[in-house]
Amino acid sequence: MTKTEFAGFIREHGPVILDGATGTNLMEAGMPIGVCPESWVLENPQVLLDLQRRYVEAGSHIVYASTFTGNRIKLEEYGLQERLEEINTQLVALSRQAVGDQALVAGDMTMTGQQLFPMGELLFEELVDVYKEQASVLAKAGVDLFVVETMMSLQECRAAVIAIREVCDLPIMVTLTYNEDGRTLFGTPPETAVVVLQSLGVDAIGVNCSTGPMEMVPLVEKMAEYATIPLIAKPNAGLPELEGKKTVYRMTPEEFAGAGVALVKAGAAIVGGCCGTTEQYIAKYQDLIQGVQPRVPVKKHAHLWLSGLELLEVSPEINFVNVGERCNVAGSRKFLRLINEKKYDEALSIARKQVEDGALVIDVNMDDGLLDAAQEMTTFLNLVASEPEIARVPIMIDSSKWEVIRAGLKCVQGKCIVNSISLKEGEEVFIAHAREVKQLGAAVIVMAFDEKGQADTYSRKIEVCERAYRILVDKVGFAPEDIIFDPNVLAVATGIEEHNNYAVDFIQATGWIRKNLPGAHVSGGVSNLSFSFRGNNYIREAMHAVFLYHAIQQGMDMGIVNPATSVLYTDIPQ
Ligand code: THG
Repeated sequence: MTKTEFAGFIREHGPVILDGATGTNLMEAGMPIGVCPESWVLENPQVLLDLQRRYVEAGSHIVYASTFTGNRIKLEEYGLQERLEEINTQLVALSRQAVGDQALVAGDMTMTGQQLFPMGELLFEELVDVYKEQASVLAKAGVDLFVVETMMSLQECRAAVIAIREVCDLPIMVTLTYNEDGRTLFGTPPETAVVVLQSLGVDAIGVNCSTGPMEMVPLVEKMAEYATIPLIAKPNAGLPELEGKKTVYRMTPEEFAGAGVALVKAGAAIVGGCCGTTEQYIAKYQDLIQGVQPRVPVKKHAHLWLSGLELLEVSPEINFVNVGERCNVAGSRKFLRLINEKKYDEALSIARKQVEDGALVIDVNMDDGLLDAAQEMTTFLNLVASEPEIARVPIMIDSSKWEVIRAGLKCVQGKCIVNSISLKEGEEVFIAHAREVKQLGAAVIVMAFDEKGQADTYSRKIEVCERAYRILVDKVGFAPEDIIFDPNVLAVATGIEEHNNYAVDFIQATGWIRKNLPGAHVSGGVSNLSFSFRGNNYIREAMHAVFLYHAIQQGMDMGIVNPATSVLYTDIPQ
């Protein structure tokens, strides 16, 4: 099934019904605790065949192949890694046998149970390889689509999605599991998950397992505010309760399906059941949710949505996003010294201070000839990730070296900004970089730079930005709202006459971009403007304040600045 066919399928059948629980039903059927479910199913195929047939009879449009923990790391726990290909292939065949052409079969994948570096030992690339191995077997075995489910870490979701896309073009659904506080175990709120995963190009996203269906309603509502793709709700049969050593789910099928109506109204276009549900629950769904209309998503237009742990929406109402400039080895002697001396705790406190001073995003740059920039980027961003007060804001990965940007993108959970790409090395490299940014689900700064060099006048700036915009939107399929132009803030009053109009050129180009390149944003490195006044901070800050006063009026909505600045435009003497 193609992604387009999947979207059509959801529209046609909406609300689409998934299957109910697998695991709790296998246990009811006698699967002992502690065995590998995949191999138990293969030894007892009739149990799964019957279960999935009952789900289809009860109205399921999609069933999940019983390949949940069929990845190498999980299978190794049972010494079954050698049988990975055979196990996954046979399980897909079994589901196909059960449902024929009456339902779609989803290749089911989940967490490996091992934590990613730096919390654990597993490297991002290794995890991508683990998922790739399972995904390629599932694709070859003929699944119609993929589901990555019961996830807690967005970074692991990212690895799975990248892996699946490297082996095929099948649709991908992703569901995360939430605690009662409305976050995943890793602290991700629902809106951040939506923003990050839809930027990665998944086809549906939602919630599974977690608590009970009513507890899921606010999560789905929150997701619906930011979703541009269908939402999924696959809850348990009520809040799990402990009865002695046994977990029980007390909701009746009627209560469950009633809650399903609320989930559909909240915005779920795809519903199913998780732990504790059976075909009776799914059958009640079919009775109750036919014809129920999902709530229309509040937002019709996508905005630039960024995230750290928390979401940052750059909507037209938001006036200006200030990006902290100080975690830059080329822009702060102190930061350079701390990184050189490996005083990471102090380096982190520079990031923390910027957030305290009001930075909404943090720029990180490790480009120094004497540093291993990719290594330093990885180290620093991993440290940032473990500091909730810093990690709540999005990261801007600043480097002129592509491998540094790539290294950075792999350690950030949220949706970041790549700083930057440009036409400097021609269209081919530009397109390749843009594709990779899109694939990794980030927004991007495009510098006004082309084969001829840096655009320094108004006409050159708009010429280069317009060309870049057309390529990104028409050829790469980049979302316009994820494009941030930087028309080059260059130093003025350097003593060279041609430099004197640079600020005005930037400001006018900003106005033109905002009028003529719909959706795109404008940013700039504001402190560049005053390089000729180094040492005189009051003059510098006054220049920045005046510059921003005019540039913001023309639509500059982001800027790399020193967030600790204290000079206000209105305080500057005439
Ligand atoms: N566009 C984009 N990215 C950028 C820039 C840009 N990244 C880097 C730079 N330009 C923006 N960042 C800074 C950071 C610091 C300074 C200027 C720009 C700065 N630092 C003091 C100085 O050099 O005098 C350092 C003082 C100190 O050592 O503490 O001015 O344009 N997309």
